[in-house]
Amino acid sequence: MSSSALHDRGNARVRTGRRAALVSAAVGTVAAGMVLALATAASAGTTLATAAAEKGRYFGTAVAANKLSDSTYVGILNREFDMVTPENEMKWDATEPSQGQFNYTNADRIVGHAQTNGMRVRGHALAWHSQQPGWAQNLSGSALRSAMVNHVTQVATHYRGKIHSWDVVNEAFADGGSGARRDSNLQRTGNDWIEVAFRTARTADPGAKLCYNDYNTDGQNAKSNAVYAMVSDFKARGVPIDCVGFQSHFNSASPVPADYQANLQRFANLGLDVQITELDIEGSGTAQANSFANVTKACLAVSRCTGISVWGIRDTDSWRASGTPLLFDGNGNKKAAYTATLDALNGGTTPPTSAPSTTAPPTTPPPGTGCTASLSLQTWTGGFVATVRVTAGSAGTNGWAATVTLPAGTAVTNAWNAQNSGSTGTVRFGNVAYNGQLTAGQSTEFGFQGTGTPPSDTPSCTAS
Ligand code: 9MR
Repeated sequence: MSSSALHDRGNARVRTGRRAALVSAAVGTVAAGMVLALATAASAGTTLATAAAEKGRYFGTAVAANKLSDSTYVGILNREFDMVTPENEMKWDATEPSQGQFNYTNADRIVGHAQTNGMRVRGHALAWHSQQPGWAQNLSGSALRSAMVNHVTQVATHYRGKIHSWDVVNEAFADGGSGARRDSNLQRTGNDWIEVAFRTARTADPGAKLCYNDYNTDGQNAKSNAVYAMVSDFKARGVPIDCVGFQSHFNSASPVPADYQANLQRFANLGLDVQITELDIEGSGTAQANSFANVTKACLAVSRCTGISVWGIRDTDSWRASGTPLLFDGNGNKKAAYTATLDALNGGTTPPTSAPSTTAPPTTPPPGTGCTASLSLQTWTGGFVATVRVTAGSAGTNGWAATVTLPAGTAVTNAWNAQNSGSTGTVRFGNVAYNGQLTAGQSTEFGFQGTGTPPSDTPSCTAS
């Protein structure tokens, strides 16, 4: 059976059937290798988020707040994605329509939806020449510089602890062969406006990864060379930058470059993460599917390519809908491009349906019948990000919960890939819809951000 046929059966049936199949196979003296084979097969993700998570990546999408009342849209969003980027709602014109008057209503709706459903958020975008409110378009010089710094401070502070990555500066380089900065009111405040924006964002939210994001930088060319030179300089001088976003808007006039992977890799080699941030590819059928697969494989081949986000869910949700550039059609059906992307995330292999004859039976079962959890930490003064790895015991899980004991004065501000009950003291993190089912020995990760002293005890884990 092709993996696509497996996926097309519907996740609910695959999920509920998976554990039953394991249990019945384990009951008799069916070769233990069969259990291993089933575990291997089941470890192929059945959604974009689970398949990407198995490769240590996220899979995200742009989200529009006004579509959160569309049940088809939300159904796909909650099933397939574990990262969201507000498509327009965090931009300067949306968040500060009048100078000093901030409006987070629509962006908060998206962040709230993400938090409720265990998804993370890419913030987009703090400083950009486009989609500025009229009052900012009319500013220049030190007044504009001050307004930009205040905007970055206010918005990044409002969302402090809730953002995985911020597009701090967007599209600051010119198209064509000049390798120059794009002329804009921000650029005319002085060449250092970009590093000032990054330093300001770091101060406001030290837990978020800070990205430079651009288009037509997807292959090696004059524009990407100029970005590369800027990032190299920032790294050399200690300007805080953690990631570069490659928007990856492709069509027949601007196809996926042959050196796409090499270009991602050379940026990663500078010692930062790379992310595919706004992927869409105009076209249809096999050609489009192959292009999506190639982009996905390129990210998987670069260890510091930490995730892929598409720029919308259904073709009809796209900013360029006539090019049908996304993974779902207007009715919400999976396209060939979806299947190719999922298969690429799963390694391009069809899960084995029979045990390899050489597989030896395991001499010891996976630890315990419930689950175990382990903790790793990234800390800074006053805060931390915790990553918890949950591993299923010999019976697999239909659901799990990890309990973390926090020191006095410590509080959880944000969690992803899990839903927390409480935020201080003993905090329980339960699975979300897409990561509760684990086969024997299979692992999944969730994370949370906190203020105060990080936890030191190993989390306890219970399975259902
Ligand atoms: O998808 C966004 C669309 O709804 C807006 O009208 C447009 C306005 O500039 O911005 C689109 O998103 C852009 C993103 O913010 C930055 N990279 C290019 C995207 C497509 O234009």
